[in-house]
Amino acid sequence: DQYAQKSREAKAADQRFMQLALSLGRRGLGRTWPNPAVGAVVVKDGVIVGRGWTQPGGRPHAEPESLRRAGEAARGATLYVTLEPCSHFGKSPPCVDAVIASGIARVVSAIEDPNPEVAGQGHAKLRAAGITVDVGLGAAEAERDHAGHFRRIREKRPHVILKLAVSADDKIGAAGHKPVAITGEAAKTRVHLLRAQCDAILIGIGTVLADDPVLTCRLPGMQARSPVRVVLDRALRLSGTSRLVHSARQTPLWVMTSDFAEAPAAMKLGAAGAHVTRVAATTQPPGLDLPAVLRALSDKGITRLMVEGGSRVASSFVSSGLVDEVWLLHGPETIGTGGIPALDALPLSALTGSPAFKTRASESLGKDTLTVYERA
Ligand code: AOF
Ligand code: ZN
Repeated sequence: DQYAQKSREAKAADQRFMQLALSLGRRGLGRTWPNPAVGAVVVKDGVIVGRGWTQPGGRPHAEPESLRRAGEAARGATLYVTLEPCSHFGKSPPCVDAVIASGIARVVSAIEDPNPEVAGQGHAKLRAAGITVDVGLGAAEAERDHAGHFRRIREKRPHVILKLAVSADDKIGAAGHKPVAITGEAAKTRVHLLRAQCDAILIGIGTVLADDPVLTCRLPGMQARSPVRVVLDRALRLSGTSRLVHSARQTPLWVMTSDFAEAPAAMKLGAAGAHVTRVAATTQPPGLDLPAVLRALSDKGITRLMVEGGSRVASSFVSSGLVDEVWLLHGPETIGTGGIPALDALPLSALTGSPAFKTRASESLGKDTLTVYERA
């Protein structure tokens, strides 16, 4: 085909500009929900004349951002974009119209948008307008970056990232929830960055009662990038004096509960700024129906969900087959007998040794090791 005939230099340039578009797109991760975080680069005669990425809240889209910066220089230029430009009237007008109007001559697009409103029509409309369209460069990376959007569209649930910080003997805490350091500073920074790149972070009420966490992103200058905090709390045991409730007016707090919860408790949390949602409960074991929880979060627009524990929540997600990605931090110390196992009754190897997962990457962070697993 046409693309196969291109010179090696032209292909290398395409790759370089697509990589740039992908890294620009990643800037939006965690902030663009319910939309995907797309990146776009406009290149004229080998020179970058415009860069754009999906803005917080999902609008404007990446392409009009990059075209606005390129201005007249877009005429005859190439647009590199990490997702098929949209062709529908949503909350923004179709990006394909803006691309066509700008005079762009060629579009290099990483992957088709599975959103049924788009689904190939974006590329088709560009071609119908006489624009050269090459699809597929950077597809694997784009699929990973847009995993949240793709899962929300295809499965009506967010992409689930389970984060576990365990000791050398696979424990997540000491006996009786005695505070104990498992991982160091570099690992903590990394986890806070991951928080910023997720739309929401979820924990169980057991962990809230034990640790009183606040779950915000506390990297310097990045507080505003804290994810929505989600608590699974079947019987509404969450206290009005918890740090989560205290900060509910600064950073959203969504409490997922069931009909077991009493109305006055729900009203009190609501008055404190939390959003209470009721979903189906399970009795064996007592908890919330996880598919129903994920469906509710997806309906609210959440595309990337980080699950931070505790061990019961983690093991329920694992045994329900609802984990898509695992960030496993291994610290150097041993906790010993009485320590809290990472996955409740399941051994950690049920996850790390499972043929359902493969290692994506592994790196040292100070004395700790981070291994990222993804679905095989
Ligand atoms: C693009 N570029 O940067 C993004 C796109 O409601 P709207 O108008 O914001 O449209 C939302 C849909 O647009 C979203 O579900 C996804 O299919 C696509 N997102 N498309 O061309 C972008 N963020
Ligand atoms: Zn668009």
